[in-house]
Amino acid sequence: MSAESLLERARALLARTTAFYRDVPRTATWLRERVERLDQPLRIAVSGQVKAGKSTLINALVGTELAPADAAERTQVPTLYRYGPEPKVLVHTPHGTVQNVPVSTVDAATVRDLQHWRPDEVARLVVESPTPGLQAISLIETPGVASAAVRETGRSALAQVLSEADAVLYLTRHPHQTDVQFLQSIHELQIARRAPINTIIAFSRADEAGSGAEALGTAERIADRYRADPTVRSFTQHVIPVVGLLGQAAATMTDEEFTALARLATLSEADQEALLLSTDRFTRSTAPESVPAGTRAALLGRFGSFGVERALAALRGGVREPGRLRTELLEQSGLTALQEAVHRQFVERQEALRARSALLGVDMVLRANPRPGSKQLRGEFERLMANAHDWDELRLLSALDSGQVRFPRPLQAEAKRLLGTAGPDRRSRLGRDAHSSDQDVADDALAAVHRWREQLVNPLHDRAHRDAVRTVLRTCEQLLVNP
Ligand SMILES: Nc1nc2c(ncn2[C@@H]2O[C@H](COP(=O)(O)OP(=O)(O)O)[C@@H](O)[C@H]2O)c(=O)[nH]1
Ligand SMILES: [Mg+2]
Repeated sequence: MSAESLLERARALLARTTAFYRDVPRTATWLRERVERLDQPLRIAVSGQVKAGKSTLINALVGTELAPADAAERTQVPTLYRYGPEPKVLVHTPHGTVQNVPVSTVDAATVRDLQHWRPDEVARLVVESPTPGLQAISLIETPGVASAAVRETGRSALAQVLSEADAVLYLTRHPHQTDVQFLQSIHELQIARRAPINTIIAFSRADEAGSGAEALGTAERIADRYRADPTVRSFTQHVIPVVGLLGQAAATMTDEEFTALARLATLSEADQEALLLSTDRFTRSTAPESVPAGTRAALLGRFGSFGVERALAALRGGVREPGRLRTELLEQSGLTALQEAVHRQFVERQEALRARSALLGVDMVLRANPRPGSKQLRGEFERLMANAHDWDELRLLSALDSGQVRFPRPLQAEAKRLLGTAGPDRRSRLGRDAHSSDQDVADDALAAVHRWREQLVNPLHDRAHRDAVRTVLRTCEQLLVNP
């Protein structure tokens, strides 16, 4: 019943499916890749319209500038950023061959050059970098939704990219119709309905939602409205405003940049305000000489005016050293909140997300290549999908996290623990450690069954809460019978 055992069952079915198709080279290769992927870092697709800020946010999340911002629409190809001991770039051609492009370093400029290859030469880029930011997760930048590239290759290509991801971080600048349609289309697969792909929506470039320091407040209010939208809620409980540009600058801030900002912050408040009145003034004014106009222009390009303003405010408020400023700006950019959501929603639940991906792989192959004998695999797939109480647990956890389902205090915490937030094993779920006796653990499980049975007849619960109680009760019953 733990997420782990679901993953093991999914892995076994994927392996059997791979063996079953071993005489069909393309399919077998495709499936083998999926088996290998189960032991690689989690893959998160970063998707959204052109210029939503995908590349910038990827850099902010990774903490290194790898993804070229402002790539021309025409040249967009799906690009996977993953950890590797040496810098390395692989070009996948549309014909299925892979070319290793020798590079000594990887940075945004290298990747930009490769993205200028003709679409018939490159179908997909894989960029490997030894950066620590890629050790736990890999990121896939998808071509812009509704971009020319996607219109040409069709939605199926995009669905394909998304099917290669274990979770989706979707960026939107404006809660916009196309976005909702797109999200709907990726939830159409049968497996997606039972186990929707885990999605976080980032309300990107949030500094542009309002002016000055209030921008984020405005963005937060818009995000609230978006969260309340029933269609959006059916995809995700997480809509997080972010200023990727500031996140990227903060995560990669140099000592020179810190020094320049600190110098600006020593000006009188009136002088700072005057300087910040317009970008023109900020970049062209002859004063202060301690921070030349060229340096100011570079700061503005990297941090944006919102970022410069927030940095100066923090420095005026007493921040004295670069590490502290970085933390403060990461917080203000919304990146810290986003990182936490990615961790809670994706990294901590990776076993279940991987199980889902493995099963999706099986489903796709069985649909595309039915042949004598594949019925039995299909049957096993259906049973895994239908019996997986884990899917219900996952959905309920999301609902508890987002506040869609809320129990009175002690029950709320207990429900989350029982559902596996403290760990998927029996003892963690029951709040016990390795030293507790088997008898104590069994007693706890029985007490939990009684407690949640009582909740089943609690007249104060509405239907959603009664359903939630049923899921938790089922978990308790399994904890009781599966030592
Ligand atoms: N003001 C502001 N601009 C941003 C932000 N994020 C990205 N941009 C700018 O928006 C443009 C498009 O960004 P990019 O990351 O290339 O978007 P992509 O096409 O979705 O990958 C670039 O000029 C970025 O500098 C942000 O948070 N705030
Ligand atoms: Mg981009």
